[in-house]
Amino acid sequence: MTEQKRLRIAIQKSGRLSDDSQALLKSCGMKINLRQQRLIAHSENMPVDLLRVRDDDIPGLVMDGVVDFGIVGENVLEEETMLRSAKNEPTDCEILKRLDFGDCRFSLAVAEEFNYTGPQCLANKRIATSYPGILKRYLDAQGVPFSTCMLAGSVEVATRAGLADAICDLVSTGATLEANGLKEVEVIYRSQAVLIKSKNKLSDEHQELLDKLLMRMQGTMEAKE
Ligand code: PRT
Ligand code: ZN
Repeated sequence: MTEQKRLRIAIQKSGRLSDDSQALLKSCGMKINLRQQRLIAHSENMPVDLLRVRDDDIPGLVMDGVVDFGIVGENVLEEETMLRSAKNEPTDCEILKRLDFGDCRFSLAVAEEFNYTGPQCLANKRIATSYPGILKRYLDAQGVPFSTCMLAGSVEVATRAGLADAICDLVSTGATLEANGLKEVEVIYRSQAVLIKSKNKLSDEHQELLDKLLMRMQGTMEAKE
């Protein structure tokens, strides 16, 4: 392939990080026309293209060098890194900046009536989750054997539906757990949105643009504090 003339940034197309990711880029002075439901949106005033995808695809696109940057939850990055490491696939990626949105915790939760006394009481239980790698790393470190029930969504209904004994899911306010008769018993990982960079070599011109964007991002974040 010939050398890229434009930088590529992958952001979540629609979901919890989309609005904040777009707002962050716009606050850096980037004009983007996002009106059409297109996969790629071109910036009108900078040599930048936005690739709008599922958040789960973002770390892989960066690690494979298909895009230069991505904005994604650290939980998704961590899970993909573990998955790829296990398959000996490339995991090259650098966290350039921790962003001030997308904060959440990844927590174990059990039914209100469950007599939880510590991770050991989950031994040989089935736990529903969307991020089995992060969960396994935590419970392995605690020496707790368990089995998983992988669910990409609706994790919070798994216990009531009889699919699992406990769940491990992302929590921000705790309202979803409460609405489903669950209590949070262990926080096993804390996450926020991060700006990540591939190992692609940047031209001097692109490096200059990146430095400018990072400086502006810092300014935006400080102004909000
Ligand atoms: O379609 P796509 O695959 O792109 O999106 P997605 O559905 O996989 O992800 P999305 O948009 O729900 O979340 C994107 C990222 O936002 C996550 O990977 C996290 O990094 C971050 N984030 C921050 C959250 C939450 N807060 C959050 N509360 N992601 C999900 N939730 C869910 C949680 O799974 C549960 O269903 O919100 C519910 C709990 O919220 P509370 O406020 O009731 O506790
Ligand atoms: Zn997703």
